[in-house]
Amino acid sequence: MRKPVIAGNWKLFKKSAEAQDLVTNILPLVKETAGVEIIIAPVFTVLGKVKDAIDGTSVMLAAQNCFWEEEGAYTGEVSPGMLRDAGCSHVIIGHSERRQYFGETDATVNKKITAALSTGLTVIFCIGETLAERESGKTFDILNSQIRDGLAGIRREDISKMIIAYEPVWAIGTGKTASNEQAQEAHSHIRAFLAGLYDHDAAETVRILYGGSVKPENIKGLMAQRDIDGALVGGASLNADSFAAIANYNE
Ligand code: G2H
Repeated sequence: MRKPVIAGNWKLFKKSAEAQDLVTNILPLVKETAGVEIIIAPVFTVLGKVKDAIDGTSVMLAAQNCFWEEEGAYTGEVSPGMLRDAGCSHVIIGHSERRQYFGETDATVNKKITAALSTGLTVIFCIGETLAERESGKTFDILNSQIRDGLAGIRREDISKMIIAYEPVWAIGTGKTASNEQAQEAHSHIRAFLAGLYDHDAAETVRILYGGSVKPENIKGLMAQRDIDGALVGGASLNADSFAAIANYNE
């Protein structure tokens, strides 16, 4: 059984007072016994504040990015070990916004994943096709190359320390969600591809999250799909009621 995961990606929102408000409003609303892992990924500057707020609860902390070197003359970067030191258990790597605006490639994503895993962080590895790629029938080829190149050199035993987030770029922040069937088709393809790269048992243990305009209204249908193990939630994670409604989808 794969434990469901609901992760809130706050993107570039929430300064400290707002972050404090949001996390303290979320905590009483999310049921800690519901059998769902809950992760919050705020901006770097409020990691400490959110960490203090979630201390003693089962909610976990993620960063939205990291660098691949542990330390050195790399102005502006944050290393995986520093994220551990700040209280993170997870890190999001390869989000499409990082690929689109910050030049991240499958090769740099692979270096980041390798470095993050070596410090014990659980990686939330994002993949997904653009609208043009989907319309030209290339969705599966794109997913295959993102997975193959992003996971180059990653050993089978590390796969269980990874979560994959399938986020079709055309559904991100656009209000358009992939249909349950479109999402399930992609998730099932991803799992089969992982089984080919590793083996069936490894592929069956990996949690695959859906991301892209997840809302309280569509979470139940998505979670009913066999290969959808949770959600990476952007816009709807910025409001305590909507994030909690998503996290409590099975009530
Ligand atoms: C996809 C998602 C969170 P949103 O980027 O990673 O954001 O739910 O706003 O589409």
